[in-house]
Amino acid sequence: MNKNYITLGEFIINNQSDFKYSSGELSRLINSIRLAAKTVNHEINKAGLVDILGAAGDTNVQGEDQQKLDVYANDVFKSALINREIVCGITSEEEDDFITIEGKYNAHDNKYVVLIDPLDGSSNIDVNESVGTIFSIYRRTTPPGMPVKKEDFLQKGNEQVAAGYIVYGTSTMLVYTTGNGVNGFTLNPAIGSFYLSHPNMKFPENGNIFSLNQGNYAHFPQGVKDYIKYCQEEKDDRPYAYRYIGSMVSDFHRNMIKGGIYIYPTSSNAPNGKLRLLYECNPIAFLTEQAGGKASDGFKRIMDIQPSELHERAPIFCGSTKMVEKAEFFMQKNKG
Ligand code: AHM
Ligand code: MG
Repeated sequence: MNKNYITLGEFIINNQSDFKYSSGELSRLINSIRLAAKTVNHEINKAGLVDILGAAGDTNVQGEDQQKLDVYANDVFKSALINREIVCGITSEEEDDFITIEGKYNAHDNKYVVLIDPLDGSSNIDVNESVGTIFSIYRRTTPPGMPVKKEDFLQKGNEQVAAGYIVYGTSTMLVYTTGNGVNGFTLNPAIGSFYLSHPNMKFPENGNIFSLNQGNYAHFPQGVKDYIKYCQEEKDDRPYAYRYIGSMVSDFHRNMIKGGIYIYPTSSNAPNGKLRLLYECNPIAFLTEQAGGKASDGFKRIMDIQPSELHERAPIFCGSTKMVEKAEFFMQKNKG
């Protein structure tokens, strides 16, 4: 390995001062996510050996219970954050309610809360498709020194101080932003270090990939149907390529690199869409904007939505700015 390559650990230290509230706490927090990501990656890589090592619910040769990978990932990320006592609270797509961190190091004094989807797209694991972890970090709004409250988690996306994802794909990558652009790091599994491989990631302003579950076509609003027709038309640079893995992080990651739009709209059988505002839409929206793209619910900016519930859902249209604007045009045209 060329010694000029920058590791994630070095990058975090070098860029700590870019962060306006810098106190080292956020750096330690991202470091703990880095550690948990490596542990989860290791376990996911063994998923194909399930017949040999044992499936969820079984007991392995060491006498340990095998867990479902999404439950396992939730435990790993939670433990990494709880054991180091670097946050005051966590909420997760896998938990019914938020978690208050108690401990011997005055965890109530900590400034940050973490919102996490520990293993998104986990139904893809059985078929060896890539999956992801999505995280989002906010400063608490209630005074430190007291247990966190629900309102510390119910903040608008535009209050995020950091967000990112890990994509467990052909390579494992950790991609994140602290509000100064988006940087991507690839895991070298032989050494166990993430290296800066994709500095300053940017969405192309326009793209030619559209990604949404067209199986739900009959249930889509007319604006989405019209946009799909537009993407399929033979005119100018169209038809666009259609790509949908069904694993948001992977679909988003590809579109950010190549230029495209990812949509999970409302539908007649899911009136608020499927994806969770706090664990999926907001962090992806923050990354989108930091990479020069646009993230909308079809009509307005995702990050301006005031959440009222931890697990609330929202529709999302995110990606290359011109493509999102065109989709919004069709949504607006069919409004009413
Ligand atoms: P999950 O949080 O239950 O894993 O669901 C989220 C996933 C996204 O990663 C993906 O884009 C979407 O659900 C796929 O849903 P669908 O099968 O309805 O297309
Ligand atoms: Mg999810």
